[in-house]
Amino acid sequence: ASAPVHLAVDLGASSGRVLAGCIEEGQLKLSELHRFANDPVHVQGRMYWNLLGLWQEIRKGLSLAAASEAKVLSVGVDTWGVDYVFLDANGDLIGPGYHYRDARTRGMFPKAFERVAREEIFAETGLQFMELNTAYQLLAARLENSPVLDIAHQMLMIPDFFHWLLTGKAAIEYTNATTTQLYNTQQQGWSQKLLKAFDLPTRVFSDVVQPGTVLGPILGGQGGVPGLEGVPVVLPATHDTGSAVVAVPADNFAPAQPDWCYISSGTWSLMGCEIPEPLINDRCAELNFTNEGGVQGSTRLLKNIGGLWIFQQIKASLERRGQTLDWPSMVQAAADAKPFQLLIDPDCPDFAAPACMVDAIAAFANRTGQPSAADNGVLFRGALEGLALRYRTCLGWLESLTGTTINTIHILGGGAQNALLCQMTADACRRRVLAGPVEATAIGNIVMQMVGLGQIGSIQEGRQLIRDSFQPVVYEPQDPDPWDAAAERFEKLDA
Ligand code: LFR
Repeated sequence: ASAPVHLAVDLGASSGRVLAGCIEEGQLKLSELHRFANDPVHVQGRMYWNLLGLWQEIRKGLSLAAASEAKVLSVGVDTWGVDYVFLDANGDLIGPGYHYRDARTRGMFPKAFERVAREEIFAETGLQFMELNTAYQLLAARLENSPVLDIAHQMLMIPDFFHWLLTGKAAIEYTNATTTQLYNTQQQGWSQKLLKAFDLPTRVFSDVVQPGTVLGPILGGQGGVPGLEGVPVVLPATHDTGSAVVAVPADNFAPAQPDWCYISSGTWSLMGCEIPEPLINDRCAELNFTNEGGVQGSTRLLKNIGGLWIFQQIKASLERRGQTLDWPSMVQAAADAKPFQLLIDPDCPDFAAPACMVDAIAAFANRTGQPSAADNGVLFRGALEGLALRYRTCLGWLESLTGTTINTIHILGGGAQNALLCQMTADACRRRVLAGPVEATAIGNIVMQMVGLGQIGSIQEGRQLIRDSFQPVVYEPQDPDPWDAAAERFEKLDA
């Protein structure tokens, strides 16, 4: 018979998967059971997730596992952070669930800072300021007098919502709670100060539960997952970035003197260090780094970088113009293009949710005094070089914040497959890059389930298992010099 499996449901901003993981001959083996698209839904100027459609797909994937021979030991869900739904007092779902790129949060910072000073919000939460944070989504709801806040009884983050569907148990998991910018990790509780200042109903913010907790058994019947009834849901780090960082193949955990950093590379690039305590000081606030809660009390000191979003959206824009493209040929065209023709800052706010990414880049080029892209290759290369240049800046900031020298950059997730971007990163940063695992998020999810069930003793043991199972690809700096001048130009772009 095949080895017993743990199932990871891993939802990203553009697709979702159900994967099975098991230990065979001392190695972690993964297999993908089901993959599906995650397309946002636009309704009268609002942007939502199709949460019920995703639930159908999740059930489909889980049913495939139920139908297979392998015994299922546990299930856990991770997704992107910051988004939420509400249940009413009867336990009914209110509304379809907003997408974090929905426009209602634009301009919320000054309104928030009228109520609580920016410095105070940072001191309270340690979080970076992004308009998409739950705090500003909820403030927007309050400021538009949304009646939803009056009838909401329980808030659930997106993974919590799926865990609730699976088990009937409503609980907010810790790592994702910290992405709201309403949680105080030092006092280990919701920030009553911020809830009050934003006039949010405190009843909806229930106590948080830690990764590794056995939430409860999966329901059977029509709403449940026939064939998996009774199987425990074990909470992973439900924030996908939290799960990805669990899967860093390092030989230590949350070191006080980090000599490695990670880039969790997908739609976003999350670049940072895993440290033992939040780092909450003026310099951190000034550089707008975040302190997200990790597993077993660790902290992810990191920065959100625009990521492969721009690359994905260039593809979407060109396809709307009738071109047919695929990733490998786009990367090839980028590799063939002359370096540094068009520098693109991945964190320019104009790229957050433009109607057309190609137009947005042309406007950016114009505004920053650069010639617009002569052909697609220039665009593609610019999107990748912009990331590598941003990583270089971010690396310097990380070293200054932690007071250490970082020798190794671990690139995790789908972006680890992009050899061109990995090499650019090694060159731009003048550091060794270890790329992989590609499936970091699902692996981290499964490892945490194993720790929760006591099958693995610790995260460090889990990392040993990961090192034994997945061989990273090594990129050494090869041609770093040209990046110095490019970095100088890049730093001045916004001036
Ligand atoms: C990555 C991620 C980031 C978070 C962003 C929005 O998938 O979870 O960590 O800042 O999505 O939720």
